[in-house]
Order: sequence, then structure tokens, then C-alpha cells
Amino acid sequence: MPKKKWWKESVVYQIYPRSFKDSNGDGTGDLKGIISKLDYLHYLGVNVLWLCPVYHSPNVDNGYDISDYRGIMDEMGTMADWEELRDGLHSRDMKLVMDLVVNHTSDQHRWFQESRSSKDSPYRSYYIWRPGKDGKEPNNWSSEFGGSAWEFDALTGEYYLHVFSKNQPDLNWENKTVRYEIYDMMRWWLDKGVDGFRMDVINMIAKHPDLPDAPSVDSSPYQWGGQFFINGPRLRYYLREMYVKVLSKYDIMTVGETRWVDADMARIFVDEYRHELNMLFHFELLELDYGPSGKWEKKAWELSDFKRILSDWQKKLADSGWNSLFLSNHDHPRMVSRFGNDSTYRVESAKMLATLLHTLQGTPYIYQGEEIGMTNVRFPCIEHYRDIETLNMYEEGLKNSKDLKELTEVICEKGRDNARTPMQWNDSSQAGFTEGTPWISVNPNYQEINVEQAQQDQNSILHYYRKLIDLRRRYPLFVYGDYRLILHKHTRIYSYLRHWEEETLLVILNFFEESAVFTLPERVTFKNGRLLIANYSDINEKIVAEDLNELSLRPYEARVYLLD
Ligand code: TEU
Ligand code: CA
Repeated sequence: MPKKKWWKESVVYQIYPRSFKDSNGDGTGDLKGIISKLDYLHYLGVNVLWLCPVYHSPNVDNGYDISDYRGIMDEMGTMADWEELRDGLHSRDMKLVMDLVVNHTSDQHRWFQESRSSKDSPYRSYYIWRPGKDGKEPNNWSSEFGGSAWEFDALTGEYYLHVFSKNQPDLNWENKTVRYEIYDMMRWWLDKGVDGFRMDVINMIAKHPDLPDAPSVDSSPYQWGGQFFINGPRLRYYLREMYVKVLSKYDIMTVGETRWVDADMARIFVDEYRHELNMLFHFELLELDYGPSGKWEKKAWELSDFKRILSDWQKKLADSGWNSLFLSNHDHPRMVSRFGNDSTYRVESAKMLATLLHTLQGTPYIYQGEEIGMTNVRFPCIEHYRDIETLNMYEEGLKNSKDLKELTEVICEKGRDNARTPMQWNDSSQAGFTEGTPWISVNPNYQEINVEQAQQDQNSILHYYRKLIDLRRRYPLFVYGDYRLILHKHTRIYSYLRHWEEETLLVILNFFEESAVFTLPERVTFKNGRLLIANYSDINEKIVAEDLNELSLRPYEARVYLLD
């Protein structure tokens, strides 16, 4: 039986600060903008806010390239603004989780400036420097954002490693001084009142000490070296040390962003007795539509995979550990466009997916705008795009004379900017996000899809989220109940039971736009059932078993019953 914890009972709201709310008309969201929306977040009912990076940064990767961990970047505001945000949250009984990006820094960080200045600098081994091999890079690893993972620095005639852009050099975790600097910085923020960390690519910090070549899978000179820098042999040791030196001293929550981790591995990371991390973000679901060559290759996702993956994680983390529940974030397309239907059934399918996320065992994460069903964007041309990953891929594509139409199509469908268009507050110019020119264009559908409209419409996605969040607060069953999949083989319906003390929850989700027939399995018996929430408003509150013998579900229909 899961142990009770505040962060298990929470609903987290993720803010991508550049795109949330601009307070001073410069076109970029900022801390004062977030402060002005705290009442909105409170009204929504979430109780933890995860803030993507707001530290000093040249913004090559929108804050994921940090040049000073202990200050707030000018565009976002000041430390006084940050303190006001913290206090504003705490006075509303809400918590603040900060992004911790310690796999790499910006190349503008003082450590890196010192490090590159000379081979004898005491900061040299803060980063990973190697001489070239036969006039080429030290190994064949590719960068996540295209090209080689190594950059030659003429000043000292060596290469440094950067798994992400060349402006994001990787820190050398083997160096104890680096680790202790990071622990110090973490304690500094925790002492300022931070309630937890979301740890960026935390399972990439331990590189294989020999930095071996990656096996070639295609003719490109650079190959993905993940197996030599993800889940490396020293990772456990570093996490354990971080726990002892930092995390163990505070009542906080931690969630690690960990690609390439399955539920068996996750059990070890989040085991409550091992004290590494509380939760993980895994990508087994979000990578279902990746092709063999990665995210830019399209592949259809299948409901059977959803059931298999979610059931696996639900079961394996049931006794010790905890799940994080999410289908979107700032790196992925909008959930309703990707797994639902963002045209005819936008409202129904957004509510159906929300029902899934809020009725599984784990802590739900809402990515800004998800609660009003914000969709992917289709910009008319590449000039509108801002994301370094997208722009690098586009440039490389052009160089390799890929078909322009195909390139733009895949960017529309898969690019990270889909999630980064400004939050749609109302139907006034720029969706009420800014009085100036936004750093990235607003999605033209803001006149129909915006917070103000959703607040007025009692059947909106927003009100549905408020109701789901409220149910979780009232019923421990939603949070702690165990999970049992039913109708395993059904090709359209995802259905499961949750059980806690004397109560049972029955969740029925039609994942498609075709109607589907639900039949209650014989082994599930109950006297009476009461509808707790549904995404169509015209159904009977009470049911008996016979009603579930042949229940016809409409497109994307979702129902949640409490059974006695
Ligand atoms: O993302 C990690 C990561 O693995 C990404 O490369 C991800 O695969 C990609 O965005 C999918 O398109 C984290 C942050 O969330 C991301 O915003 C940063 O760019 C990245 O780390 C580097 O810090
Ligand atoms: Ca601003």
C-alpha cells in the first residue's frame, strides 16, 4: 500500500515562463506576469507550480542554457519578483518546484569561460575536454540538436563535449568539486524556500568514462551515443550522494526527466527505500509516434501500446515508488492534437485524455494551456519558428536536399514550438498575452480557444479539469487506489478499475471518434454505481450492472463511476 505524501496528493501545473504572461509589453512572459495569474491557478485548483528555467541565460535553448544558477534573467524580472512569486504561492498553500539543469551549463557560464581559457585552469576539468583523434572529433557521437556532439576550441586546440547545442557544454560529474558546487547551489535555493526540483536530463550526467564510439546505424558520420551517456554506471552513486548531501535534509518533491528508462529501471530510481528520486518523467508513451530514426520520422501510435505501457508502469510502481502522469510538456506537440482530435471533437477528446491522466495512480502534471485544450499550430513559413532543435533540423534537411514540403509538414506535426505559442487568455489582440509583439506568434485559433471563454462556458474543458482536480482532492481512491485493467483486448476502449478500502472506481474511455460498445466483464460485480464525472452531459447519474451489459459510447466518450 502506498505511503501517504503531500506530493502524491498534488496536481502539478507546468509553466513555460516565456510563453505564459507578459507584464511589461516586451513580448516575453515574465515573473510579474505569472504573479498576476496566481489567482487563476488557485481557481483551477492545482497546488504545485513547476517553473521552467528563469535563471540567467543567453537563451539559446530558452533558459536550458544557464549562465548563472543563482540569479534571475533580466527578461524574467528580478530576485525580488521571484520572492514575491514564492510568497504568493505559499500564501495560497501552493508549492514551487524549480527546474534543475545540471547536465550542462551555458558556454557563457563563468565556469566554462575559465575552463576554456587554458588547459591549466582549475576549471578545466569542470567540463569534458579531449584532444582530437586523427584530426577529427574524439568520438562519433551526434548532438541531440544535430551535428557532432563535440566542438573544437582553437584557443587550447581541444574539443569539448556537448550532448545538446554547442552552447551547452556538458559538466564533468566525475569531478567532485563540480558536484559539490551543484549541491551547494541546490541547498541555496532550498533554503530560499523552493519545494522541489524537476531535474533536466538527470540520467545523462554520468558518461561512460572511455567515451566509446557509438555503433553506426546509418551512413551519417555522427551517431547517437545514448547508450554511453544515459543511465551510466556512476549515475546511482551521484544520485545517492545528492540525496545524502542535499535532498534528505528537506521535505521536498523531486521528479527526474529520464529518457530511455522503462518501468523496471524506474522501480530502482523511485524505490522509496533507496532514496534516489520521488518520480520520473518517462517517454515510453510520448515516443510511441517516433519512427526508427527518431522524432522527426512519423509513426502511428496504437491504443494497445498505451494500455501495455501504462499498465506496466501502474503495476511496477504500485508498491514502492510513484508515477508521474503527463502527455504533454514544452518539448512535445499538444496532447489533444497528438492523441485526440483537435477539430470536430477537440472538447470531447481533450476531456477524455484529461480523465485518463487524473484517474490513474500517480501525480498528474498539467502543461500550461492544456486545461483549455490548446492545439498545435500551423505557421505559414519557417520564419515563425524559434526552437533551436527545429531550426537546426530544417537547415540540415535543406543541406541534404530533403523535400521542403515534407520538412515543413513534419515540423508542424512534431516541432517543440507547438507547445510554446503564447498562452491564450482572451480574444483580444495577441490573445491577451502581451501588449507588444510576442517573441513567438500566437496560435490564430485564440479567438475561440481562450481562458476567458472557457471560464464562461460551464461545459468547457477548463471546468472539467477543475472538477477532476476537485475529485482527486475529495477521494483518496483517485490518488492511492490500486489499478486493474479490464477489457484488455478491446481495440477502442481503455477501461480500468481502481480500488481503495471499500471503494471501487470504474473508468471507461473511448479513445476514438467511432462509437464503441462497452461490456462489463462478468467478474466485476456491484450493486449500485454513481457517475462521478463524464464528458457528455446527458447521462444518468445512477447505474446498475445491467446498464453496463451493452453500453454504447459516443466519440471520445469518458465516464467515471463509483461502484458499491
Ligand atoms: O529535454 C531533454 C531531451 O531529451 C530533449 O532533447 C527532448 O528529447 C527533445 O526536446 C524532444 O524533442 C530537456 C528539456 O526539457 C529541453 O527543453 C532542453 O532543450 C533539453 O533538456 C536540454 O536542456
Ligand atoms: Ca516581459
